[in-house]
Parts: sequence; C-alpha cells; structure tokens
Amino acid sequence: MEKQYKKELLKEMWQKMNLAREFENRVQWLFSMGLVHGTTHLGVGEEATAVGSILALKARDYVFGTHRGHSQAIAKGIDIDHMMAEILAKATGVCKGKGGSMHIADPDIHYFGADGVLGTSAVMCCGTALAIRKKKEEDRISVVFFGDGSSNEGAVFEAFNLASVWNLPVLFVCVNNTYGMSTPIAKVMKDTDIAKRAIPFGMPGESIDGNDVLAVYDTIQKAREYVLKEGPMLVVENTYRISGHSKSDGNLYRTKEEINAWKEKCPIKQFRSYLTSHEIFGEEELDEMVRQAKETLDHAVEFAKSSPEPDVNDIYEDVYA
Ligand SMILES: Cc1ncc(C[n+]2csc(CCOP(=O)(O)OP(=O)(O)O)c2C)c(N)n1
Ligand SMILES: [Mg+2]
Repeated sequence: MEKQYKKELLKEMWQKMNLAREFENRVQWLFSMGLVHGTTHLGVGEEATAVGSILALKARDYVFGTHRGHSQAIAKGIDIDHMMAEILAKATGVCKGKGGSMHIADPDIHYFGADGVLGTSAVMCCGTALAIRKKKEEDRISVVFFGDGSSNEGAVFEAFNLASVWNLPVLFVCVNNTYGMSTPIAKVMKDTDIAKRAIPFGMPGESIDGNDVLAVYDTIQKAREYVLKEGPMLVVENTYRISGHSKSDGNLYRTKEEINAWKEKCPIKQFRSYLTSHEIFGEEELDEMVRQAKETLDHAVEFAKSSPEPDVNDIYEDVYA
C-alpha cells in the first residue's frame, strides 16, 4: 500500500517550497535593481532537497546550510521579513545586515549559514555534534548540507573521518546539482557516485532523487534514526540548479535543452501533480497557497526596503575574530 502522509505535513511542504521559490524570484529582481550588495546564489529547482530534508528533522537539530541556502533557512523556519532585510543589508536583518545572503543564520532556531570557504561547515558540524555527545543530549543530531563540488574539499573528508572515528551524530547531506560553478562533476570526479565516498569511512551512503520531496523526506527520516542510534551517514540528493551559479552566469557551460528538461522535472511541479492526483488538495487550494506565499514576500520586500541602514558606529559589534 502506498504510504500515507499527514495533510498538515504535505501542506507545510507545499507552502515552504513555494515560499523558497518566491524568495528566489524576489532576490533575483532586487539584484537586477542593484539593491543587493555582495553576491547571492539562487537555488531555483533545488527546493525539495531543503524542504524534504529539514521537515524530516526535529526543530532542535542543528543545521549548517550552503552558500545556496535560502531554501534551507526557510525550511528551518527563519523569519522571512528579517531574512529579506539581511539580503538588503539592513539593520533589521537576521545578522543585522552584516552577513548577507551567504551567512544568513539564526542560532535561536539552530540554523547556521554557510561559510565562505567551502567544506568548512562540515567540520563545524562535527563540533556541534561533539557538543551533543559531551552534554549527553538525547534525540538531537547535527546536519550539514554541501554541494557536489564541495564534496571534493579536503575539509569534507576530514569531517567524514572525524565523525566516523568519534561516532558523532552527524548527517552529511550532499546536494548534487552536477555542477560546481561551470564545471560538470564528471570533469572533476573519476566516479560520480558520491554516495560511495562514505564507504572508506565505514558510513552508509545513499543516493536519491532530490527533486522528489517525499522521497527526500522518507530517506532523511530514516537516516536521522540511523544517525541517532549508530553514528554518521551520508545522503546524496540528486537535483539540478535551474538558476545560474551566481549573480553573473552566461550559462555557456550547459544547453537550453538540458535546462528545459530539468524544468520539466521541477520539484514543485511534480509535487503539485502528486497532491492533485491523490486528491489531497485541489488546484485552487494550491494556487491560493502560492498566492499567500507571494503576499508574504510582498510584505518581506516592503519591510526590508523600509528598514533602516545599519549604524556605522555598530561596525565592531558582533565581531568575534
Ligand atoms: C574553498 C573554496 N574554493 C572555491 C570557492 C569558490 N566557489 C564558490 S561556490 C563554488 C562552487 C561550489 O559547487 P558546489 O559545492 O557543487 O555547490 P553549488 O554551487 O553547485 O550549489 C566555488 C568553487 C570557495 N568559496 N571556497
Ligand atoms: Mg554543485
């Protein structure tokens, strides 16, 4: 028999995936208006990896995001108004305007943003997992997201080693969008089956369809149980970045046909068809929730635009190193 999911969970998945998609649309627009300082990385097409994974975790679990992490922060439950204010470097931003897109973080919800140095979040994730162990906390794990390109970083292998030798409660989630900037993975990996990289560290590794939010949810739910009982694990979520790499991307390294084929496999499109074909929600109900997501983003953009700039006298506050 096909697995049944609680309607509330499916609703939250739909809402959060649409909030994430709409957030990216607005950031792109604000960027084109010259209102975003610094850089930003959009994850259009990767929403199911963040939402499916994070909704399968407990609220207390630590999550380290990536530089393409807007959807991860949204899935973890960050405040959208204050997150948008961070994008516009305003004093009301989640990091008081000092972090920007890549470093969106909120310790109150146990969400840490990315580090500019790829791979290092995996090591920091081991630190929080060690804290969980030392404090003998039960029913809590640490999760780190990283890309296929980042999976080649030495720091990630060090984190695999540390987590496995100390048996830390770490869940490694590789978001494999098959490119690191303009480089396809086949050019930088002899064997592109990233899940196999768990083997030398004595960890299980699983590779799944990252565009199927329910498959992601099921896998991460089971993986969380494994990590709690046994120790670290690697899950590779295979997906595609429909948006360009960063603020400028001529898309010269991939064809329109490739991008269009993946647009057909869009996780939101697929989930809509699941929800309607299983008669969980009707088209109008889904459209209404999309409209609400747009309204939430209208408010967030207004809030961010009308928020004050940070005060220059605060420049040395919140600086630790
Ligand atoms: C150590 C390090 N090397 C290079 C960079 C520059 N850089 C930023 S994003 C990126 C691509 C990362 O690819 P991947 O990990 O697959 O993530 P994706 O961008 O595809 O989401 C690179 C090379 C960096 N930030 N840190
Ligand atoms: Mg990548």
